[in-house]
Amino acid sequence: MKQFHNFINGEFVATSKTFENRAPADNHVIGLVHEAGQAEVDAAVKAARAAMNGEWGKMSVVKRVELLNAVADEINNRFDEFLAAELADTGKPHSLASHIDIPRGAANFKIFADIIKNAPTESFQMTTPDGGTAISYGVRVPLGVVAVVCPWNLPLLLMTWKVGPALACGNAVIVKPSEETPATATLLGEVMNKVGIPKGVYNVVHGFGPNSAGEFLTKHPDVDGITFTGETRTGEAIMAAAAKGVRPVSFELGGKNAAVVFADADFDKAIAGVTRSVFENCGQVCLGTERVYVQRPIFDKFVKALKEKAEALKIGPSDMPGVGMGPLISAEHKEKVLSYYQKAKAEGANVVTGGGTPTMEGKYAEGHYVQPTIWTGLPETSPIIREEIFGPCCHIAPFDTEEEAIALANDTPYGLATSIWTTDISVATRMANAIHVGLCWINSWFLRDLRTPFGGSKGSGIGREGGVHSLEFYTDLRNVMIKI
Ligand code: NAD
Ligand code: 6OD
Repeated sequence: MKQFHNFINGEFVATSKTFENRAPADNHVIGLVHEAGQAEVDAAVKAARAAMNGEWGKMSVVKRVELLNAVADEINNRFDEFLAAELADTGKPHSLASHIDIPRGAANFKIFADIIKNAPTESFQMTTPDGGTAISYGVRVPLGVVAVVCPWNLPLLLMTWKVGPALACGNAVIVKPSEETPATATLLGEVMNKVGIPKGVYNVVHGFGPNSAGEFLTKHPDVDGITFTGETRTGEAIMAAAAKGVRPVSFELGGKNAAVVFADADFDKAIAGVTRSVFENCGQVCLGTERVYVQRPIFDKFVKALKEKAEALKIGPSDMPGVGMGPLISAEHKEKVLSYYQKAKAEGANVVTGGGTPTMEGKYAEGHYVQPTIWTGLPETSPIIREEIFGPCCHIAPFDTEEEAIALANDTPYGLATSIWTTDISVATRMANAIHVGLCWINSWFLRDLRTPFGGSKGSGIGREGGVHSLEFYTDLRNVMIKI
């Protein structure tokens, strides 16, 4: 049976307490995960601190950059292993993980290696009261020991999106992967050893949240900062833990994102884009669309076309030829999504398509598959329209004016992302200014330039990462003033 060990101080560490890692595609047991207790978390934090006080803390930026590029190259050398691990853990289509998840796992090290090489700091010259001169300059120093708490939906991509900049800035990390997807974070430990990242710089502790590795790590007094991606409710718990010791947090949280489609949009492109933003990764993308607002003249045509796209999606495991949608991550998450499917019916939604589970053959009958689902006809107060479901589903409602579309899109406690579909650039840019989100896509969705700020407003997060913005969290900016 495959074992997923903790990775502490450059070594794989077993514990006496294990839990099963199951494949969402068919629910088979992939292996056993060794849950870290307080002792393992303490050891990981101690190792990270020792790394900061040792060779890693003294290493030149040039050498760090060289090592980070080597990490990226080694992920690419072992691409197929990372891909197989991610596919087993998530069940997502092969085409998706091979084009997005794993390449981004490598790119997240390269981009921050480039950025840290070229990041300037400010300097000022001033006249002092005695007529002399003083010069101030900024120095970026690492934040220190950073806890990285990760979700399951894009495991390697989202973990390296934090670990890449953290290491580029000279920090040491302790990663707590999701209990659902332990594999790629563990595999990355082998890569770190292979390329010569010093011991203790990259650590992995496995387990759950409350009363497990997640809580032990985020409450640990020797952790200097916490970067977290996950549910807004979990963010609240972690923020409370971080308050003790006034530790900084960087949060990428949930969303209830709106797509707004104007009547003048390129119809086929809008349909293709919204199909992706609703159903990609089985709707388990924080940036995904769960609310679609369509201008009235094209409403019926749009609903019909999206229904056809949803019904054409081939549902199945990663390696099924032509598969368009895999399973949800777990039985528990399937239960949650199906509870919303039932609630929508109970609330009187018009079920345009889906609303249940597909019939799967053989062993895949044990997988966590649900149907892509579209509703219309619910009031904006419905929980279907207000709460993040994180499944392959959306509600579509009509609107008449730009002002109405802005009000609808903004009527949510979340503020992560939106996508606007129109051929009128004036409308598009007015919408981009008016919708309260961290990320606005125009005639596109999930198009990424890693140099740009990424994050959410309102209940969707705190702070921005990406490009030089990541340096704001992963370094402390110190001012040095010299009296000449
Ligand atoms: P989650 O919040 O349930 O879990 C995320 C991580 O937090 C896991 O590793 C979990 O073990 C840990 N955790 C849970 N409770 C904890 C606690 N009390 N203390 C410390 N750690 C704790 O999220 P999830 O279900 O894994 O992921 C899905 C969620 O993530 C969705 O809400 C989605 O929108 C969000 N997400 C946001 C972004 C973004 O960029 N904004 C990206 C991906 C996912
Ligand atoms: O592309 C990224 O950097 C990123 N953080 C994506 C988040 C996707 C959420 O599910």
